Amino acid sequence: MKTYRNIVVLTGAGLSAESGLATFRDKDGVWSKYDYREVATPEGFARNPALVHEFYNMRRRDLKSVAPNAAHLALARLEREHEGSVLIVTQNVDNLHEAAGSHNLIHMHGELLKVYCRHCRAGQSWSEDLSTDLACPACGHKGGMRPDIVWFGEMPYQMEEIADALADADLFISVGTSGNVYPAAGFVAEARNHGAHTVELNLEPSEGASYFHETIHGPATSVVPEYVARILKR
Ligand code: BJW
Repeated sequence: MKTYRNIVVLTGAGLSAESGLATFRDKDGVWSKYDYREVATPEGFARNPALVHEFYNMRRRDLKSVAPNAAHLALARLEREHEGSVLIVTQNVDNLHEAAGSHNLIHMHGELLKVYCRHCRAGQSWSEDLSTDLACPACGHKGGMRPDIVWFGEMPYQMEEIADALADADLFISVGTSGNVYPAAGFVAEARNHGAHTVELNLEPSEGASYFHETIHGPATSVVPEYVARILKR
């Protein structure tokens, strides 16, 4: 049986669904209630910053009542017990991977618990509400504080590190993502082109399901711990 050295795990909203955080594109998902052009684009923020703050303030408050689930914990266990490297690249802006104990982690779409100033770019941790009249603690400008979230049309974070990790990966696992949003949706092809074995763990087949060597469908809290146990047994 093949053993793996370098593992890259891409995670999406489906991983946190069983912790109580809504996904985006499922029925009753975030985009069924909000227009992404209004709340998740730089143009939407320029038009109506108060609405965008209200949206992210609500999402930030939601984090106070959720905890990592068995799938987050299994991925943290994989990082602790696997003899090679494990990198989690998450599209999620929640803090549940950290809360579960994962360390080697890239938040490619930003973090709800971070903000930065559009004027001076100073960033900081932030757990309370943002408002349009808040002054930046670093430069004093009012009205420039925004959530540290990658909106549509903005460049996701740490793309070079991700590309290097995908090139070195011999196992690529995608968990709880619909495969609708690029560049993350293209990672499976990138990893596969570099020779990685590719696995999808998702409730249902994603947009890119046919790109994977292996697909296992079911709730993340079942399929992720089972798959992690399989890898660690090898
Ligand atoms: C379960 C489950 C359970 C449920 N167990 N599973 C073509 C090529 C390249 C780019 C583009 C392109 N066309 C358009 C673009 C640009 C755009 C894009 O991709 N648009 C598409 C909609 C077409 N992309 C961008 O603008 C990105 N930037 C960019 O491309 O920069 C230029 C660039 C060029 C070249 C290289 C590099 C860069 C930025 C994208 C930013 C995304 N931001 C958001 C919102 C902000 C965060 C927030 O507010 O929270 O990020 S959008 C939203 O979607 C959020 C998510 O991270 C992201 C992905 O969603 P995810 O995680 O897949 O969630 P869902 O809901 O879609 O799916 C959940 C899945 O879980 C489902 O399959 C369920 O079945 C499953 N599930 N319960 C297991 N219990």
